[in-house]
Amino acid sequence: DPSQPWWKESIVYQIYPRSFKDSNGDGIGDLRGILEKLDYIQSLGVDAIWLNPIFSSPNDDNGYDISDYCNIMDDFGTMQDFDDLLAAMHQRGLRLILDLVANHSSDEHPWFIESRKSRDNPYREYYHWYPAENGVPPKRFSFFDVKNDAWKYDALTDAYYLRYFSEKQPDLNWENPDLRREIYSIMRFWLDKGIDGFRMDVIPFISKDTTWPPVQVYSEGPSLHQHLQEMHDEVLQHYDMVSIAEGVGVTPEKALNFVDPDRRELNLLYHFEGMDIGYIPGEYKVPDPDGVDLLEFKKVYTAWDKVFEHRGWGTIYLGNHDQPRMLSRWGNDGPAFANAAAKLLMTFLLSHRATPFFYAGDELGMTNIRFDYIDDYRDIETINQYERIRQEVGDLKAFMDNQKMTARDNGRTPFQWTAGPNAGFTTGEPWLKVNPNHETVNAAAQETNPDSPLNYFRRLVALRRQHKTLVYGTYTLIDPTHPQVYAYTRSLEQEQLLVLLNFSNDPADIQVPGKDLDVLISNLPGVSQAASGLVHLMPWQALIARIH
Ligand code: ISL
Ligand code: CA
Repeated sequence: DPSQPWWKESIVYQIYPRSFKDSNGDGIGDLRGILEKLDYIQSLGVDAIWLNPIFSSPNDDNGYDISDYCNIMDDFGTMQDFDDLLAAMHQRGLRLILDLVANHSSDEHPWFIESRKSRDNPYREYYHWYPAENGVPPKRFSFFDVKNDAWKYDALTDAYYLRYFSEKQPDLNWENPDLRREIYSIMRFWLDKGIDGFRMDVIPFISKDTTWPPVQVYSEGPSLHQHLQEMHDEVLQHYDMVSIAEGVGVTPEKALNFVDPDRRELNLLYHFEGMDIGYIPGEYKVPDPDGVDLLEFKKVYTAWDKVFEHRGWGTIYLGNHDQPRMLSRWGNDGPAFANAAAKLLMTFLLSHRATPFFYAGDELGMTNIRFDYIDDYRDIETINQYERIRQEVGDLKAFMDNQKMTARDNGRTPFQWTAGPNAGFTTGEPWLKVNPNHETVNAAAQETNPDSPLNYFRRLVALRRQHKTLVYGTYTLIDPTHPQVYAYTRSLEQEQLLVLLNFSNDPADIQVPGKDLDVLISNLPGVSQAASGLVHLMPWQALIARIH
């Protein structure tokens, strides 16, 4: 639909560059590796690629700690490699979205090196400093600190600096207009090269009340929306691009504050509510022994559809580089059901009224790796939490068990290209272990099998392209309390489509509107509908049918 912005009809393929393809045998994925695999990416039918940060970084948090925003990380290649990649992508009609990490920089960024030197350094106000003579700063929590403390004491100037993530990720001071101007010029640098958008890391955190009141929620500080409007005026409105808020902590009630077009801020918000399902409320990433509550799952995604019913536009995802693999978390990765469940989750993602963000490897049904030893982990979050629990003499065994289900490294293992050594990812030693199941789960094997998850994904992408109802159609949940099946219709003009997803290990029956289902796609052969209208589904069966 040419009257609509391109990003509403796009499918975004997320690549974690470190883990996608290593072109030079150092064990780390890189830009040349992505370039080598553009044929594969194009064959999926996706429209855009979102790359996690590719900028110069000491890699305390795998590139989310940037020391030079206008250069390429050595591990990933050179600016020439970047220019080649962007040109090759555009030649194929693929758009490129980069990650803007502007809430914090690396402590090795020249701004911070200056800032910490003296209290009257010109860069002092680029960060948040709390002079020690004022006492201990008001308590704030950090995601990655061993002590969970967001204030780090720096003896050189006898002051604390704020960092919500690791101590090598000091928070930038957005209340300082000079800092904001620097960020805008970085954004223009990449946009002028021709990139097609930014995913904005923890953007709801950028504004801070610098009187540091005791608050539970650190997001949506007092000047946040003023800053975003300024960014829109200064930068965003001048480019044909998409701007995506990583919406940590943003509730459905607040979502339109970011993406209502009248407010002239951002285009899309990537919400987090779904990511809490299946974890014990109030605890940090502790899986609920009862597993995922499907009714809750339906409620959350239905509520988020409603948010954008009249204004704005949604996004949908079930996995990314911060989450375990979607198949292990929301599906069933055991041999009996893995293929069906992987296809079911794809069907869910590509049949919503929202822009899908599809995480590389999920088209193969990659699974959690479930490390037994702390030494196998590379992620600062897991390593620092382990250290904290060790120091507190907590339950390390329980922690390690939970990590098998929750750790970010589960979603970061190298992409499984082949059944060969290191899954064809590298000729060297991979930076993070390759999942041993690559002997059966890999792109090469799936390529030649018409029934593979990979080939199902391609058919599904084509179907979404053919049926604009899957993009724009009204979403209506059916049978909200059915304990096994997530069912909904999508309707647009004359067309009505029915989506049935059996999220369970058992067969299920469901009453649906309409007779004579005209099945457009299904992950399992055979769909039977009784004269009564009742449809019988196999375990993990998914289908999209036209109804009359
Ligand atoms: O992944 C999380 C915890 O495991 C989230 O709470 C995460 O910290 C939050 O979503 C912000 O994530 C983003 O910023 C982080 C970075 O580590 C993540 O990879 C990134 O997606 C700090 O830059
Ligand atoms: Ca490499």
